[in-house]
Amino acid sequence: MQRVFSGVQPSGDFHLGNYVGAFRQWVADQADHDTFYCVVDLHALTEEIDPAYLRGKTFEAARNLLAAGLDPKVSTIFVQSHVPDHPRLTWLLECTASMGELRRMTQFKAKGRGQETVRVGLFTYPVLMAADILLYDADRVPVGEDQRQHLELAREVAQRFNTRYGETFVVPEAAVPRVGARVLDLQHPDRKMSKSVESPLGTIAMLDGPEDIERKVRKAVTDTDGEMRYAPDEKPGLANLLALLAVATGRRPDVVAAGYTRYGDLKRDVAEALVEMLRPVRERAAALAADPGAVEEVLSAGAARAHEIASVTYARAASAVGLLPSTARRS
Ligand code: AQP
Repeated sequence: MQRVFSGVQPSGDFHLGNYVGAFRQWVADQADHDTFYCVVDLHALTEEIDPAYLRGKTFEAARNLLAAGLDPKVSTIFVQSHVPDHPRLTWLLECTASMGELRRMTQFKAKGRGQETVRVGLFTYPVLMAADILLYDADRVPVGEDQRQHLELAREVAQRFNTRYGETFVVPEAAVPRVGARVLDLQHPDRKMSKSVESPLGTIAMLDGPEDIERKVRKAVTDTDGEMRYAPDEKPGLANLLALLAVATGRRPDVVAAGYTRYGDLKRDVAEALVEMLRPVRERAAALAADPGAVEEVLSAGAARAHEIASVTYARAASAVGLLPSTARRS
């Protein structure tokens, strides 16, 4: 069975982009893959974040992954910092990656721009992400479009390591959805919907109720020519709405466009479809909120299973580079 790995930062509230671009694929992959899903709390430290907020959001993120439809009987669900092999392998990979290739990462350039000081962790973030993936011998990594470049780096680092030290890592493939890989901010369709950029009207939270979803979709920015067609470059706001309705109803965005003449009618149906798509997620979240013990159990079992696999991969990599195995007994 093929192995799947993916992760999400607990840096804010999950939004529609996370659900459409990532979690829906994660849920689907559970049916026929060995799936590992991780709340990547170490990644959240690459930018300013309050410690108590991080702790709370990490737990909430795990709970909301279950609400999104992950099944702990099938998937291994865990918190990145609970598995010590992630930072350990990162060091070996930092000694494999080059400054030049990290400098080319567009997310680093975008996030570092205008900051007085940039954390070293923000620069090396893609190497930690490579370690996350490679530790689990993942064949497939379902992600949104924004992570494609990081995935390419993980592949290059894995290949370089394998060439230098012998076959050690599985070289992973990115799985980016054909539609919905880049959900745009409803107010600023020139940028992706994001949890780290404040845009209350432009961002639909995964757990937003019907009224909020309807209001935000109604106010979504489109264009003034009134022409109904799917043209992501020329008409990004409209294309975003068409893509969302396409994802929610299992059709192609251009086919969706052919069924409408007025933007108002389209917006009404987009809102209705999103409310229905997210309804089971909201219902599961409400049930889980009453049972924090269940989430703790999932994370504890998940960390144990993840560590079992990750520790073997780390030992293989450490041995390949020539680190002397420790014989110290640990209690
Ligand atoms: N707008 C989006 N459209 C489609 N997919 C998206 N993803 C994120 N935003 C969109 C995908 O969601 C997964 C988890 O995201 P993450 O939290 O690990 O990545 P991120 O890029 O940090 O997400 P955010 O929410 O946009 O936060 P910021 O703004 O801080 O970067 C990933 O698979 C991602 O592709």
